[in-house]
Amino acid sequence: MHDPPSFFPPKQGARSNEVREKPHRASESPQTIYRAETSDLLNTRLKEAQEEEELTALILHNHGQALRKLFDSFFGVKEMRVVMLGLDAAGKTTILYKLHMGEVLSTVPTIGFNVEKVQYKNVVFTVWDVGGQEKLRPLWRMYFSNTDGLIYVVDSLDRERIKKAKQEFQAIIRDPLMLNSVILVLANKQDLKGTMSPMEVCEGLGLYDLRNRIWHIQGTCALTGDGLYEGMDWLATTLKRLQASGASTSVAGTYF
Ligand SMILES: Nc1nc2c(ncn2[C@@H]2O[C@H](COP(=O)(O)OP(=O)(O)O)[C@@H](O)[C@H]2O)c(=O)[nH]1
Ligand SMILES: [Mg+2]
Repeated sequence: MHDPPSFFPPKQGARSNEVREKPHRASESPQTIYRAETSDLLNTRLKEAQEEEELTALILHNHGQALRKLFDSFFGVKEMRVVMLGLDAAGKTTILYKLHMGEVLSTVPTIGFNVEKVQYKNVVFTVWDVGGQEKLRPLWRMYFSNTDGLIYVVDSLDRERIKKAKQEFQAIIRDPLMLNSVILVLANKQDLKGTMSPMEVCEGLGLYDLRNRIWHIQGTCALTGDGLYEGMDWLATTLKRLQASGASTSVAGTYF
């Protein structure tokens, strides 16, 4: 008895000592051949898709591991405070989770704005949306005190609100409690078509006009984590270098 003609590779372990004859395609009807070739193609595509998915999972895993290593090795032992700010929908929460620092605690204090906080060893990240009610602004200062680094996230697709993003950004960096903090700007959503380039975001925020400030801009895609490692690497290295040189990166202050 011969097996029915099959276009699929034999299952592993099945009759491995048996030499399978190639099906005689010439004797098959054109429909059968077409169906079989379609199956071949489908199998190949499925395999490719699976490999791609596995690769993506591996990359994301490595991103997480790499970031963790970075936090371990760069930030040292002194407590570091980083605030991550930006207009709503810029991608801050997505980034916070992508950093794989641990459990994100979200609180809506009675003062009225939502604050997300995550701590990994000696590094504390505090995150909230800016651009809301004006009267909340003085309350932010509670979190500005002792801040070493500011990460300002911009939705690079949102050309309409770049002026608003600039206005908020300028107000934050001019706050007396933020005068010494280093500034990392993330031009996020670079994966989308029609986004502003990091350079355009730079112009939009007025970064070129800053004097006596240490800043860096990085294009990112928070969904995949692209650019996050590079941005955090810059922040960690810069803070470490400044602290080694004895420069102060934060200003302690009263809250109100
Ligand atoms: N395409 C794209 N979407 C993003 C990116 N980052 C965030 N988003 C999406 O933008 C929306 C707002 O993100 P979220 O993290 O909640 O913004 P937040 O308000 O700043 O915390 C969500 O739907 C995210 O999935 C990105 O880099 N690319
Ligand atoms: Mg958010």
